[in-house]
Amino acid sequence: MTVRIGVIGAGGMGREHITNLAAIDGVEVAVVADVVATAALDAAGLCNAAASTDAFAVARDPSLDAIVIASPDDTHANLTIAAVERGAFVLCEKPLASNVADAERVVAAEVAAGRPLVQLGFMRQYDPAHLQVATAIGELGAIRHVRSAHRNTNHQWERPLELVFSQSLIHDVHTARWLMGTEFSSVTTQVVSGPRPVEHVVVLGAMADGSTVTIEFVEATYGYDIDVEVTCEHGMVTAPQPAQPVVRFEGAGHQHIGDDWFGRFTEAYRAEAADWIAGVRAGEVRGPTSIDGLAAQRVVDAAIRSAVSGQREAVSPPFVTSGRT
Ligand code: ISE
Repeated sequence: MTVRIGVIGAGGMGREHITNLAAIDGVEVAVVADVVATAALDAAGLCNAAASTDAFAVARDPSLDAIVIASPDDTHANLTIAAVERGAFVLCEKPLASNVADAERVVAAEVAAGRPLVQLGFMRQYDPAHLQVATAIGELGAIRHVRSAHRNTNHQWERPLELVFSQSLIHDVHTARWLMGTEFSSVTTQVVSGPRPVEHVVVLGAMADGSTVTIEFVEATYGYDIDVEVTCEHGMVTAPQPAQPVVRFEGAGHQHIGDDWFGRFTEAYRAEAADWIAGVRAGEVRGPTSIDGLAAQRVVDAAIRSAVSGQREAVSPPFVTSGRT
């Protein structure tokens, strides 16, 4: 059976999903929506899809089996709800919503639909380097500490703290929850401003099982560079960097570091698309869920409160409703 997809959002992330999905056998990207008609037309041209400027009509279109939501963050919750209410599968880019209350509405809509339908775009869970870490720690006893360093390259953006958290650090929050299998109980945030409102952020997280997390975010000029390391009872694991040739030239050896997440996580995005489609075919959600989206949103919310209060802030306990946690 051909899986018919609607993609909402024709920016960089939407186009990445279109390219990856259209390359999968038995997948038809049937329509691409964007408020900007020329952007919708241009992205639709990547896969001979129809173009639309009506995102909600696409989300509610009964001829589509599944919807990708890659539109601006503050549209994610309502578009996901529109698709879920008619029983469609959704791959929603992170964040699930722009605040905790909206993320809760999405989870409630999915619970009302009677089965899991929403996958969140926490693609690091599909990254070969992160997966190697997840495998290696299995041999090393209990996890004591996760350190995640996120060096980003949004040079031109003067992003406020809320966006740095909801667009960037939310990945590191999910990585920690996923690798550690436990929840954040409290967070303490320190923010340093400089030429930009947010130059450097450090979050110290205390986990429910007594282990700890540090997340560091910095606007880097040299490239998009992600590190993760896990210290366990009997050893420590560091994620390898993506394989790159070493070029020796003019008296030095060079290894390329790209300047965005599309290059760094190419394989992860492809694997995510393939696994999502396999899940849609099997009638299940296999990757990060809406509950993961909500849990991460709650950590982000507490971390922002901590940046403002200067105090350690508690993270609300995991969401529980009708048997789903
Ligand atoms: C960006 O919006 C993303 O989606 C990337 O995955 C993230 O790593 C980056 O920091 C964000 O700015």
